[in-house]
Amino acid sequence: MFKDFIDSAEISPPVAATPPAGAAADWTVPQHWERFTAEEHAVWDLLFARQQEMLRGRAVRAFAEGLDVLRLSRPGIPELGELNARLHARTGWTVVSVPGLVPDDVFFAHLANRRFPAGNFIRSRDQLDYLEEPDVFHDVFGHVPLLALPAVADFMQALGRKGLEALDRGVLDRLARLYWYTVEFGLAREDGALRIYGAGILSSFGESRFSLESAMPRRRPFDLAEVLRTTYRSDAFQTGYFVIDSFEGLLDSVLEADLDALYEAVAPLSDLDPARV
Ligand code: HBI
Ligand code: FE
Repeated sequence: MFKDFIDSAEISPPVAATPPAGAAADWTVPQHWERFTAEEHAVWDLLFARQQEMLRGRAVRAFAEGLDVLRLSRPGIPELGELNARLHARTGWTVVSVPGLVPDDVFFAHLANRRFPAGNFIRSRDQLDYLEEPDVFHDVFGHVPLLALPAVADFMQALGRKGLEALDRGVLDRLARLYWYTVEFGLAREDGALRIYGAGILSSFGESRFSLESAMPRRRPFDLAEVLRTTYRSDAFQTGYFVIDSFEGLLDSVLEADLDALYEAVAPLSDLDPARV
């Protein structure tokens, strides 16, 4: 569900119910920044430089501003102590390290508490465009800059709460679609131009261009009920995207919605194909 790129086979890593050895009950682990190798830091720097260039004029304006929270005193993979001091001062969010994918309830509980779980590993140089699981580049470069924006910070926390509620009600697949088509693969209209805000695109060299410039994918105005009905695939570029007008509007639409009523209303309706014409 987290591959940034096309032509990689779908792999769903089994998720253990109990945290692995060395992890806390909430699945967090110490970052141990000093244990990353020079090569791992170099991969971060390479990805950062390449993606920063690619996103100029493609990402929403707030992304470039938020990237400042990642400009730390040392190059390489961000040291979370220093990063968190900056991020927390902006919006009260922190980033915590986790070994990899964590169970849904653990993931949403972190979001509900304004903590973003980041994989404590980085892809290798010969797999720059291939991810099986979200690594520190996807999680920190893709997600963290916009968490410095109050409306996105609040939206992510709201998704954490709604995620826990959806789990209780057995409708996580619906909430996951909302997460997917906003936080991961969302587009926004800014001053009439299409821009990227979804972390899955922001951290993907190929999809950055594809999502905006390809004639292939369908781009629809964001509509909550429609999103809840729309399937997605995680092993290729998206065939459809949803476009928001503003983060405040997105936040309000989710805060003001009666999600339980919406889940019921869409339950009998067919799923929608994101590429439908
Ligand atoms: N774990 N580390 C990590 N990162 C995620 O993005 C994540 C997860 N566990 C569950 C999960 N996402 C999904 O269920 C949501 O994206 C819907
Ligand atoms: Fe992500």
